[in-house]
Amino acid sequence: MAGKRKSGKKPAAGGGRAGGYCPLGDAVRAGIRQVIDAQGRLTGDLPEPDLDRDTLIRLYEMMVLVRAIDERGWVLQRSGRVEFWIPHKGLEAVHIAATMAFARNDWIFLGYRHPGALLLRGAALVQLFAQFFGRRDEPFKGRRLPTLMGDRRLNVVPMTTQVGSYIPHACGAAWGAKIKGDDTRFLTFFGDGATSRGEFHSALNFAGIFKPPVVFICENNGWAVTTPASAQTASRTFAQKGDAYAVRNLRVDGNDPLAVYAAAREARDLAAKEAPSLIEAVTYRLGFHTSSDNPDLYREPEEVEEWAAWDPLIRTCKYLERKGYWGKRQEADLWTRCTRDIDAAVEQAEAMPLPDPASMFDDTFEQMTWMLEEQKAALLGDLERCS
Ligand SMILES: Cc1ncc(C[n+]2csc(CCOP(=O)(O)OP(=O)(O)O)c2C)c(N)n1
Repeated sequence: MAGKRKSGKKPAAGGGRAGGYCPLGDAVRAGIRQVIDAQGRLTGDLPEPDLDRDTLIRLYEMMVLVRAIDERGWVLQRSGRVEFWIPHKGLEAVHIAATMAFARNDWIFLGYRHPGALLLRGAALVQLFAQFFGRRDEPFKGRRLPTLMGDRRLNVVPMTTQVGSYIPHACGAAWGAKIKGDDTRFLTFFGDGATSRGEFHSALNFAGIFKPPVVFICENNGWAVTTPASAQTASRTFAQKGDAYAVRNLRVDGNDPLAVYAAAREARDLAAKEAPSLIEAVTYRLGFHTSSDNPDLYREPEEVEEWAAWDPLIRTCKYLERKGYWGKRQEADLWTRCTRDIDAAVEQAEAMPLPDPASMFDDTFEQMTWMLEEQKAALLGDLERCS
């Protein structure tokens, strides 16, 4: 539903400073590192990472699956079967390529637009949909908002809902690993909006001093709900905030999975050598902020169109075609497979039991406080009266 907005032109994401009004066409001048252009051709800036055919195809297939999940999640939310949805259309390259650049035993502190990280770590599709449907038998027992996912078994820590609050957690966990002398590295994703929170600055300051093996990826998707990147900071880039804390930093094209992979891989290696990194991945949220948002009220359709031409799926597909690894038939088969797998996961997950309402009090304290005991008893009493 498009509502009315006040008069005047809507702001562009970035406004020439951090983010930019699709600066990807002029990436070199903007200091944004790239491997491929919009047509999937090598730009000659960053070298092509040394990835074999199967790995490149796996990367692309995961990006398509994650896009298909977003499309389905949206439909399920709009038809009332999933209560809430946080879209990730256009943001596939950042988290998928970065996760692939890290080792299986590294820890990832996830945001809410990153389902591919769990899938790459081996989570079944049905586990994701069980989370979206709030079902009992998923790792968080159906008690978190859809897409706020994680899984301890896969070394993936779910986000805490307060923007930016988990950045120091990633930093502290990395510091712990360093003290213990183990080789694990830590990766965390957060948005441009999170850089305005104190926790971002505390974490960066800590990282500059104690040099834990951590890589911070700021997914600059142009907007923090209605706030454009240009109003988020007066700095020229989000990456340069690392300079204040002596943290190595760089900007990459977040819609170029090869550039993200190359940057994340190098950062992972350096993380073990007392050099944490802040990577600003310049990308764009093509969808709504959440299912409760209406971006027509605050951004121009031309801006979305301009970024859509840099869609990471299209670029990666073209790159694979140029290498002779991909064609129309594989593309059609892949989408058919994704649809079929999602259909099966939806059917299975929706049939799973819902959590017992009283279970919302579980796992809060080892010994429940008297206040929670009282609340639980009141809830059970109400439920009994209503049944
Ligand atoms: C401390 C805090 N303030 C406000 C919110 C409401 N909120 C949820 S997401 C969001 C925007 C976050 O923007 P960004 O960090 O750029 O990430 P994006 O959603 O764009 O991926 C806000 C303000 C919140 N969850 N936590």
